[in-house]
Amino acid sequence: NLRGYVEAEDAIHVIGGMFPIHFRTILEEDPTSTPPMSPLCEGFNFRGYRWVKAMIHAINDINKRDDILPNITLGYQIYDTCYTMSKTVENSLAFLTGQNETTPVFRCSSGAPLAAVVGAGGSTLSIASSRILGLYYFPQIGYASSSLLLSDKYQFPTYLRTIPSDQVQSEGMADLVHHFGWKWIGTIAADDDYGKYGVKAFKEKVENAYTCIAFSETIPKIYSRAKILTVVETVKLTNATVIVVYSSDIDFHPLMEELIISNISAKTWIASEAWITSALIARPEYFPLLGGTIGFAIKRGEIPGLKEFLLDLHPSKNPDDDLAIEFWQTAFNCTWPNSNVPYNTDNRKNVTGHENITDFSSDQLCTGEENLEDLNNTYLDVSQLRITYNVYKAVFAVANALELLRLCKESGEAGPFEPGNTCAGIDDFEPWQLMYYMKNCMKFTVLDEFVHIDEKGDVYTPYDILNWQRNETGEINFVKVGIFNMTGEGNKEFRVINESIFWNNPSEAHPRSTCNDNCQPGYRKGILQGKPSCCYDCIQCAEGQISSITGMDECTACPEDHWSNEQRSKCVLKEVEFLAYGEALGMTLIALSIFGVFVVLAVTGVYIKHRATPLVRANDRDLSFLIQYSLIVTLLTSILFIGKPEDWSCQSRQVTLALGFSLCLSCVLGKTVMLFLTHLAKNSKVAEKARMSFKPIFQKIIVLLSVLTEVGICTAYLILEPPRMYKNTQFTTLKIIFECDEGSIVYLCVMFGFDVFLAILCFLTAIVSRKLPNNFNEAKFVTFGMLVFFIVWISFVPAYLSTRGKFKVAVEIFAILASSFGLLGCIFVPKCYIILLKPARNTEEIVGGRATTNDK
Ligand code: TCR
Repeated sequence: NLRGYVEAEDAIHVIGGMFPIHFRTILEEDPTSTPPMSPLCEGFNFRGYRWVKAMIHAINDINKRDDILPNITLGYQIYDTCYTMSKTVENSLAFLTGQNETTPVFRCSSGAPLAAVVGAGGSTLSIASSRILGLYYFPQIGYASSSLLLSDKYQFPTYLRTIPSDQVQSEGMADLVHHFGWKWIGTIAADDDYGKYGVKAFKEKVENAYTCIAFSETIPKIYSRAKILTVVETVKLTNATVIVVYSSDIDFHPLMEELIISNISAKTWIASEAWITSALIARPEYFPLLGGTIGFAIKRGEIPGLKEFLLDLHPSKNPDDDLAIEFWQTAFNCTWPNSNVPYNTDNRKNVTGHENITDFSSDQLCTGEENLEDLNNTYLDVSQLRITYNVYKAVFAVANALELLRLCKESGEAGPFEPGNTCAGIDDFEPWQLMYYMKNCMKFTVLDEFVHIDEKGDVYTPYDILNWQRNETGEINFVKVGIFNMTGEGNKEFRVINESIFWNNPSEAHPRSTCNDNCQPGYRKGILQGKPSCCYDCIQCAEGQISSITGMDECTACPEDHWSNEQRSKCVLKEVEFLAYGEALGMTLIALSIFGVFVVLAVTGVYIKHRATPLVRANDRDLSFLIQYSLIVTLLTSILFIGKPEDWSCQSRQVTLALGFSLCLSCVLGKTVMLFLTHLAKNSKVAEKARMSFKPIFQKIIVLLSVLTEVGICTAYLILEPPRMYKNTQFTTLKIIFECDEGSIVYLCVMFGFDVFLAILCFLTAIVSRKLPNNFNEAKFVTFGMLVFFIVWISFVPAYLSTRGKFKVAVEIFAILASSFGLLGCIFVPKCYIILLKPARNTEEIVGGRATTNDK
């Protein structure tokens, strides 16, 4: 039942081969109703058949050459794997046993010794066969099995290959994805060691680079429409525009058929090596779906003479060559006369319910006149010799090892084998001895190309990056748009020419693939529970934080005197706040203080004009002038509080205020002390004496001492812990408040505390002597003035503490103005009233009797 290819009659050494000449075995519904037998195969694979031919061609080439294996004829024995595991295992056993013996004899069915096996095509098949062949250290060299598993020399000690491992291809795909900035990718894998491990490697590489996998689907090995439709559904629903397919063309094809029906478009497909140049998939009718596909293809090669060799095929040459007949029948869609070779059958319908299968079998007889050269199918297409070239290389690898083995004995030197460093003879070696050479000496040249198979049995050859484009006649061209090369040491080279790529979407522009759109400026990515990291919410930045470009992970905080704008896309300077001269409040306050100054000046004018009158002269005229002067100072200091605070204005404002008040209050005190003594003198002789000895100069000394004390306090304050300008950003985030940091609160309190102390003294002395009839109740008015002063400053404290920013300053100015006006009003206005309006009362007798004698 093995539909094989045996041509080993006069050969001394036979090389085995396993190729997928058919696509599948025929499934039987109830296989146990008959004795076990090897299943039949169907679905002629032209590409696989070309590989077979390439192997035979390589053997012929070697046989023709004198420089390699002279006088030795190589034969071959080729089995069809039918792309199925069971078949492959069966073949392997047949190789080992010579078909019906249970112990391996390493002979082919004709009895010739078997040197090595080339193949099994797919990875799963190679793995299966290698597990058996490996048991006996039987050399095997693959041409298409690229799964990373096969690099494991513990599991597959005798497996070598002429195709690079998918580790390399996956790395290349990850670089490609990275190169185009795709972040959201779907994967589809064939359900075998190629697809599953290829995708696994791809995912591992790509996920390091912040790319996420949108979905991972597998294509069933045994046709199942239901399973394929779920894959189609996923592809239809996904928003990923880039899909990686790791599958052989044979497995991918049924899915392709369904995808075409469901009219999916605008996806970019990333092809693995196994289908990128496959004629089964690269069909014009698939172009709407697959156009623009980018994929990796192993190095292309030219094999001289292969085309002629392929054309040299005719069923009549060898009536036993069933494959040639089947080829002919399938290629020309006719039936070869007098043969029972079936073709174009498809038994999948019965078992798996495959619907869209048409039976092409034709009743037309083949004439034998059909011309192969007119045939346009992959068998004859030698423009993309990639796997075919690998087959050729694989055969040469075996021949090279045989040659080395032969040379060992010939050269007469010591050999590698135990015992006694012997060589093996080319006529009677064991497979493991050939394996020794295959493993250790795999450096040779094929068709001018240097081939090196490393200790893991791997090769590193460059990949072409191909892109599917349509030419004028509507056929698909594989345009080389880049290369990827990686060496065993991990150095890599990745180059893509973006401009030459055709993209399959309406705008023909480089597609983007992300789960979400990028977050706009002002937003950051927010994790979505249970979703991959590439899918996120866009969350607006918090106040004071910004993101200025699209797609930010995090917002950044604005610098200290900046704040975020409304959109959170920029930091803007914070607004500054202080009580400015220009604004209404500031101007009003200035006007009030200037008004106050004018009032004081007017009073001074009146006093100067009437300086000789008793009322002015009473109780020390100089003190009155000093009080007026100090009131001007306090009124004017309020101006220091307005405007942008600076260090100097912060330092001067409180100090001048305190000095102004201390001057004012000490003068008032000077007066009230006098009144107080007068009051006392009324009641006791001792006090009378004291009052008499209290010279007016003492009043001035009181003033001087008080002011000096205050100056001392102020100096200490200014030197030790002076106030400073301070930008307050704590209070509101939107503004910077320019204010004064008062430095030492203790000094501030001492400074004003001294003023308060003076005020209390004034108040006490005045209130005691308020009943005194002289001086027009000067003591009474001072008492009032002091009360006003206290009320103003006591209410100032809570008002000051509960306001912020510029209003805080305004409150203080109000207090200054109010207390100044209060003193002005209480002390001078009644006197001016008498001076100006009631001059009759401004006489010596009325003004003060004894009290005024001081001035004389
Ligand atoms: N490795 C695949 C099989 C395969 C293949 C191909 C099959 C490759 N390239 C080209 C047909 C045509 C790459 C495997 O299974 O390892």
